[in-house]
Amino acid sequence: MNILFLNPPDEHKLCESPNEEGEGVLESDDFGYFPPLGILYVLSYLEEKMPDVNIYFHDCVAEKISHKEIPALVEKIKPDVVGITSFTISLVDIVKLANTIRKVHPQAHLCLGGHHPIAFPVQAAQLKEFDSVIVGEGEKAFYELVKSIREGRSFEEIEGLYTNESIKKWIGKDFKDKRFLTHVNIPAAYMDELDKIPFPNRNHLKAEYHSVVGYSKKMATIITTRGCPYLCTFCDVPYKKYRTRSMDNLFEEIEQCLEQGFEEFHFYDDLFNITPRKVIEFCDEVEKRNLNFKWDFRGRVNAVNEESIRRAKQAGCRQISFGVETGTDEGLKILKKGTNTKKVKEAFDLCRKYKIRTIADYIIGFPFEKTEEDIKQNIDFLVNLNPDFAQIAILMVLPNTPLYFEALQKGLVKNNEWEEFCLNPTEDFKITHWEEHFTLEELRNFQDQAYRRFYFRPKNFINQIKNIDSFYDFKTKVSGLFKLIQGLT
Ligand code: B12
Ligand code: SF4
Repeated sequence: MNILFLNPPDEHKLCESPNEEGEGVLESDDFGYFPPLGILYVLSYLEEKMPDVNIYFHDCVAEKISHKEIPALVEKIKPDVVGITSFTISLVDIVKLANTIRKVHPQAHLCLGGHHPIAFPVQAAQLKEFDSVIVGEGEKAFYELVKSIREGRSFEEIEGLYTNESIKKWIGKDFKDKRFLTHVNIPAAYMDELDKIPFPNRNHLKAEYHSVVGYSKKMATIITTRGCPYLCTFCDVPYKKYRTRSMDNLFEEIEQCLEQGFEEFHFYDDLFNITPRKVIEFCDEVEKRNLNFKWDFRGRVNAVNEESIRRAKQAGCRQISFGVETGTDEGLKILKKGTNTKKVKEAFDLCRKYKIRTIADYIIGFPFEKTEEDIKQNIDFLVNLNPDFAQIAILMVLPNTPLYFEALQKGLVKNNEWEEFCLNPTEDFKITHWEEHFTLEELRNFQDQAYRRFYFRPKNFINQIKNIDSFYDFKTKVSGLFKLIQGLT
C-alpha cells in the first residue's frame, strides 16, 4: 500500500491582517519554517505499526512544491490513502490540493486531519473533496483507518474519525469531554499515554527548516507535553488536559536528534514551564546526561523563578518566548491570562540577569483598547519591558474563543461567516478583527508604528549586536532587519 502525507502548499493562505493591497506585515511565516510535527507524528505511528506500507511525505510549504507540481507527484506515487494536515486559514489550498488529487488519482482515499477539523468538525466532514476527517490527535485513528481500508472493513466506528454521514448523529447534541475545550463537542481522537507514541521520524524531512530567531540551521522542534489547562479568552488551544512525557522518553528523542546532527531545539509545547520545577528537572537531566545543545521554549511568566532561569541558562537555554499579550493589569485580567505586569517585568528582568534572550508575543486591537492613548500605553509597556524581540500581532478573533462569542453578540462578526467559509472557502474571505473602536486600517497603522518604535530604537540595536551568539544568528538578524524595513510601509 502507498500512503502519502502532505502539508499543503500555501499559495492561497488567508492573510492574518492585510493592508489595502491585501498584503500583511510580518505574518507568521516571516518568522521561519518549522517542521509540521503533528502530521509527522501520525506518519511515524503508522510506520511503526505497519512497517510493510510505503510511506511518502512532502511538506509542500518548506519544500516549495506548488499546486502545479502536485499532479506529477501524485501520478508517480499512486497513493492508496492520502493524509493531509491543515490550518483553517489554509483551507483554500487544502481544498484545491484535494481536488487535484481526486482528478489525477480518483481511487485514493483522502483523509483530512490537523487543526481545521478540530475547530470545525462538522463543516470539515461535509467537504466533498474528502472521504474522511479525523478530529483530534490522529496517530491511532489514522493507523486504524489504513488498516480497515487494507482489510476491506468499515472505518466508521473509529474514535474521532468521521464521514459526511457519520458526523450527522452528533449535530446539535450537547456532548462534553473535559479533556478538550468546551467547544469540541463531538468525540475526538485522543492519545492518553504520550510515552507510548513513537518519535516523529525526522528522516522524512527533506527541506531546510529555520527560525529567524534561531541559532543554527540544524534546528529540531520537539513537544514535551500536550495541552494547556489555562483558558485565556482569545486562544482556542483545544487540548485542556495537560499531559507530560517522562524525562527518559523525552531525552531518548533528544539524544536521537543529536545523533542525527541537530544542535538546536525549539520546544513547541503550549506551556513548557507549567512550573519552575519542571524546568529544573529538565536541566537536571541535561546535566546528568552531559548533553550540550541550545534550546528555547514558549512559556508563561508566572511559572518562572530565579532558580529555574539560572539553571536553564546553565543547561543551554538561549531564549524564551513569553505570551505577554498586553501591557496593563486590567487588560491581562480581562483576558484571564492569570498573570500581571509585575510578574511580566520580573520574568524579563530575570532573563536579562542570566542573559537569556526574550521574545514578547504581543497583541494590539483588544476590545479594552478603546482610544489611541490606550494603544500607546500598551506599546509604552512593551518598549519599557525591552525584550530582545517582539512579535506584535493584531488580534484575530478566532472562532470558538470567548472573545469570538462576545464579538458575535456585538455584531462585530457575522453569524456563521466562518462556517460558510469552511463549507465554501474562497481567498477573498476576510479574517475578523475587533473593529469596534478602530478600523483594521487604523490597527495596521498602529502595528506599523509599534514595530518601528520597538525595533528602530538605539537601545534595541545595541541589544541585538550584544546578543549575537552565532554566525547564523548574525545572518538572520541582518536579513530580518531588511525584511522589517521592506514590510513596514
Ligand atoms: C507550532 C504551532 C505553529 C507553528 C507551525 C509549525 C508547523 N509547521 O506546524 C507556527 C508558528 C508556524 C504557527 C503558525 C500559525 N498558527 Co499555530 N500553532 C502551533 C501550536 C502551538 C502547536 C502545533 C503543534 O505542533 N502541536 C503538536 C502536534 C503533535 O499536535 P498537532 O499539530 O495538533 O497534531 C495532531 C493533530 O492535529 C492531528 N493531525 C495533524 N495533522 C494531521 C494530519 C492527518 C492526516 C491526521 C489524520 C491527523 C493530523 O494529529 C496530530 C498528532 O496528534 C498550536 C497550538 C496547539 N497546541 O495545537 C498552534 C495552532 C495550531 N496555531 C494556530 C494558528 C491560528 C496559527 C496562525 C494562523 C498564526 C496565529 N495567529 O496563531 C499561523 C498559521 C500557520 C500557517 N498555516 O501559516 C491555531 C490553529 C487554529 C486553526 N483552526 O487552524 C492553533 C491551534 C493555536 C491557537 N489556538 O491559536 N503555529
Ligand atoms: S494563550 Fe497560552 S496559556 Fe493561554 S490558553 Fe492559550 S496556550 Fe494556554
